[in-house]
Amino acid sequence: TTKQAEETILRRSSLQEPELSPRVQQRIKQLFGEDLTALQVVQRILESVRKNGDSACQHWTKVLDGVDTGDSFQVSKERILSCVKRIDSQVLDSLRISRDRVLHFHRKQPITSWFTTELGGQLGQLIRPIEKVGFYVPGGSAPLPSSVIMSVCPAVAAGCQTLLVVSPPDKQGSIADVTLAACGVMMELGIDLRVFAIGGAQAIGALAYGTESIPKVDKIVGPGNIFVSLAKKEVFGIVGIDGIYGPTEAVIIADDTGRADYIAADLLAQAEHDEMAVPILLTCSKELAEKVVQSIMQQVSSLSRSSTALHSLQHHGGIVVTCSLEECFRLSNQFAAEHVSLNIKDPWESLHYITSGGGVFVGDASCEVLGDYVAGPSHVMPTGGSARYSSPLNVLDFVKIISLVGLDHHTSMDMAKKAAIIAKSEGLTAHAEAAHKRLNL
Ligand code: HSO
Ligand code: ZN
Repeated sequence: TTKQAEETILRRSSLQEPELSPRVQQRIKQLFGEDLTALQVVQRILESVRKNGDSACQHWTKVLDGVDTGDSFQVSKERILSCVKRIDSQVLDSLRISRDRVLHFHRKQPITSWFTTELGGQLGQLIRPIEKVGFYVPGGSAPLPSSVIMSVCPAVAAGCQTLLVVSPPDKQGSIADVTLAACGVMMELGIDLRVFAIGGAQAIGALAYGTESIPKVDKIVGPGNIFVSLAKKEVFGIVGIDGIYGPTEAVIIADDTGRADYIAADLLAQAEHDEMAVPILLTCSKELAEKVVQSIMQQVSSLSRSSTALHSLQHHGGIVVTCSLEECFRLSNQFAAEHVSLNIKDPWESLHYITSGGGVFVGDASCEVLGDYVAGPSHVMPTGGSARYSSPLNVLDFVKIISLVGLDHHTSMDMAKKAAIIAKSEGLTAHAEAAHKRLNL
């Protein structure tokens, strides 16, 4: 596994369209009567949703999810409230605590309008929330109520008005109770949050173009499978998107002070997400590496998703033993993982070595799983190397900056001359004239 993890790091190419499994390829042929790439499938679905709205959404939900949704995709308020009532009280409590902490964290993010008189008059930037936002909450093999909280809280902190959650229906045609309960917990804040049981590319199309029953939004955020991600890429420009997310990743950097049982548990937690998950340990201690392997073997058999965890550890992750801690940091920065954990002596002293990563988890007390659920930052973080240029979901994703120009007369006259000169150099005489007119204010 050592060699392979190192290769994973070095061969990293971000956000590539993966090969579809033979099963999915066969299904595509069955549905469309020809071999199509995932992108072509997505383009066809989007086009039909754009043209035919709800009826196309119903059609694709029937064909792809095997569910008859009837007239409306919207989940009623009564159903959401009944899920809040029915859910285990400890789960409900924990979801509320998670919501409060994540909201608290994002309300601390300093984002304000600003003004200066230093350039003559009033110039500055106004911050305004994005009005309507769509949140994709994946269904898949496990319901993810935490993703509702982690996506919606930053938007609430930003002051967004209309929040639409979409999530694929299960075989009964609904969203899992616990996910709806998380939506209910967010609604307790008194926000306008609506929930629609629709997933896949059709959900992205519905949010991007609007249908009879699903309003068009200004921006779509949240992770999803390859079809959802490609659909988000396709509709970018019609709406905004936060980013494109791939399989989840964790890099743990450890020295000989690292605790093997903790590290093994953290790698396994990451690995159970998905066969494609990427759990990597970078360590300068061969001894620790060996202990971690042993500990993984001891712990894995008792897990409910042990075969998924083993698959991802064996095929997409692993352990790299380096010559030094510096080399661990170099590889980690190069990989730019979604999560970077520091299980080393004096981790705070080494923080300056970190130049990329979605989130840094400092020391034994701050394992990634706490970040997944309750720490404070959103667990929606950049993957696939995109942490080199992008950030975890945060308040900035839900606001826009409006530039403000309020020049005083003196500055206006002074600058009009310069503007006219540049305008003429561009051959734009109407521009030059408009500037000139200000000379006699
Ligand atoms: N580790 C995932 C988030 C998650 N974990 C949700 C459990 N539930 C991606 O950051
Ligand atoms: Zn997780």
